[in-house]
Amino acid sequence: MTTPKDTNPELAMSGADPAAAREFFPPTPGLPPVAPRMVQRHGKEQARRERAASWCSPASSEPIHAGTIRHTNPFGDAGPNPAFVRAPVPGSDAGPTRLPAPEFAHVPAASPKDTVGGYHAARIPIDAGTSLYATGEQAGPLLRNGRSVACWAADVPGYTDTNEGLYQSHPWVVGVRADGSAFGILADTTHCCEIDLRDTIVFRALGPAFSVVVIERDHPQQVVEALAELTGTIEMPPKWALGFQQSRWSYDPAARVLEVARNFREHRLPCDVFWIDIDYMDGFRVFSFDADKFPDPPALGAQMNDLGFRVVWMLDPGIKADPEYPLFRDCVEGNHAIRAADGEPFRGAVWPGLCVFPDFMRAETRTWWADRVVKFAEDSAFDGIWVDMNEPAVFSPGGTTTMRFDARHDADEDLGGPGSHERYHNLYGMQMARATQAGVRAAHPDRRPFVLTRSNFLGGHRHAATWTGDNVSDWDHLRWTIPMILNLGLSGQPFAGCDIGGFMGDATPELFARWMGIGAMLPFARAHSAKGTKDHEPWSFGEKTLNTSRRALERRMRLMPYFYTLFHEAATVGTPVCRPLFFADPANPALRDADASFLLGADLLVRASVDEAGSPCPDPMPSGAWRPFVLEDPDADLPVLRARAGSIIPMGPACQHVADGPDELTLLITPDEHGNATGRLFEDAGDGPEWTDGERRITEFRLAAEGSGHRLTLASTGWIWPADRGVRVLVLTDASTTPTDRGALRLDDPAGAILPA
Ligand code: NBV
Repeated sequence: MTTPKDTNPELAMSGADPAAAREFFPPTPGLPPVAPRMVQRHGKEQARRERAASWCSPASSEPIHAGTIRHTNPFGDAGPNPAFVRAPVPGSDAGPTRLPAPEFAHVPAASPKDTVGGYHAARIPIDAGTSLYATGEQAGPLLRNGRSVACWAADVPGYTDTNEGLYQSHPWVVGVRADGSAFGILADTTHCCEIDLRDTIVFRALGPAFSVVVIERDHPQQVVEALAELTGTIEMPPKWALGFQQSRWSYDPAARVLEVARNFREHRLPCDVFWIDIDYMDGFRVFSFDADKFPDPPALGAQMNDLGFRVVWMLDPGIKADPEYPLFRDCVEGNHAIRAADGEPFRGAVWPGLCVFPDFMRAETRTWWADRVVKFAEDSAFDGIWVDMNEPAVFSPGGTTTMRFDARHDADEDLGGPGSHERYHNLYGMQMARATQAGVRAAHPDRRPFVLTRSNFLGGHRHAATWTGDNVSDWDHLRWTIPMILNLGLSGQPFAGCDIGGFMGDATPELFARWMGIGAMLPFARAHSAKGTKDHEPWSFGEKTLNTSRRALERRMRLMPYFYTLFHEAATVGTPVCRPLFFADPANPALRDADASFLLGADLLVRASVDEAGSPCPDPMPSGAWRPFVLEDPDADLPVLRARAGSIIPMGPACQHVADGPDELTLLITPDEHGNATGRLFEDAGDGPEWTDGERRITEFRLAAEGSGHRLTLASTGWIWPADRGVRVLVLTDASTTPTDRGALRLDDPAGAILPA
């Protein structure tokens, strides 16, 4: 299936007639625009206006922490910003900053006919040789120098690297200087904002003046961790959410869900989660069920749970404007709906036809929604929730768009008080995720909430994981996958993945196999495909792709203890799970644009082949010894894995789902040139809120050369290390890519154990 160029692909795929949608959208002369054309305004007129504006330095620069500084805009302040987990409170120690203070300007509207109006800008000069990253979610290469991004959440099915912005908004840039030192710059605004990296760094944002927060550190990893001090970390996810996940728009009816799930088990394809897309609903009415297709959702949930699967159900924000639909009446009568400029509830078309949209900027509305989610937990027996279309997407004849700037949110004071959609648009997905997370938590207080959101804002990682939306089953989108996940991680969102195999269009067996290999190494690993495409389950592509898929998924399961430990690091310190290669050596310019490889944590390097020809990964290697290894039958469609010399990577058995199989621990030890290695393992119950307060174990392993042999010791905190726990040891050296099995050891003796020869 190809993306129609001049019609709305969503309407095309749903079988709806774009012309029919026109009745919802009579042209309204004189109304403010529904979407900015920030990037189009790069012309001479903008440059002239910026030259004419008087630029000035900040009113004050206040340290937040050592090396984290808030530069206050002399023209004013944009007000509260929920990106911050707490308001950045000025501290006392300015710390070093090599970046000059930003310059600010107000650029007034060129004429009264200029419907977008004036804007504010902040300009930060950078040194030659500085590489720029982050800026949230966009397709294309990792390195963002020379590009421009619009922070304006948009539904862009089949996007490419030329779209000005995608589903999420992160007004945040990471810079890495020639010497490897790094900085981060955050524009403190929720408004429609452009990040222009074509020359230096310029933020241009509609709405009031905005301040700028600058983080200065020695290493880019520290910059991302310092961002987490301001915007918080993810919550530790339930372990099952790190397993592989299978989705399709849509598996329906319920019997089809079970059939595909059983096939996964029959084919011995490890999988933890199944996803139920919108077709379970009755006429796309959110929180309802099509009684013919899904007559007994809790029974489906119980059968799936018995097979070892969790089930995640979709919710959309649009509530069908149907007087017979209690949720619609409730939403309108309870004053929960966003209003149009005339004060009436805003109506826009989405899947169910004309809809109203909850105003998630209100705590009362979030509670109202969360209560519906609690009720939905009884009705569906969900394990997690997926929130889609929450840019919010609104259909229009020319393509999917959103609400008009002048729709009204009755936002609470802590978010900034009542204001326009232009002000709150970028927060819509985040606040919907927040409300949904609250509902999921209330429904299952003894479990960790799992929510996936398509739209989000800087800081929204606190509420939900994310995926990169409607990609396409082609080699370009496979190639963009790794840089997209890396830049999301650098933007503070470590829990991210893509639609493995590609959403729109039909994958070929080669593309699918390669995508499974890469996708299985990403933090969030879910295969998903669109309505109207051919079957995209691993066995649909023939024996070879099935075998590659199984190996890819078994790899993930074997590495699960390592993944889980990395998630603990992300949840406590804010370190990305997938890290760009330059984290291993930030001063090496050759690593700055590595698009086909990445680090999983500090110890594992993943090198992928992302072109149709199957060419080897073109990226250079960081310095030091990184030893390639194979855990399974060699397979050219899988990325090459390399372990850092000096590391100990904890691994487990290749079970069918995370709660399956024995609790066997294997250590993949790659000694450095002195024969030493260290590694870490985080363990807890895998679910439940106790992971923060002692119901867990953190174990540090250490291998040290001793005489002609090696001694392995451990030190653990939290749960006592079980005396009878055997640990299998695999040792990886230069001699072979197959680690040697050095047998099982008991490590309960504080003196550790000598590795058998
Ligand atoms: O709910 C249907 C799809 C969903 O499968 C996809 O993952 C979302 O990104 N949804 C978008 C709505 C329509 C897509 C064209």
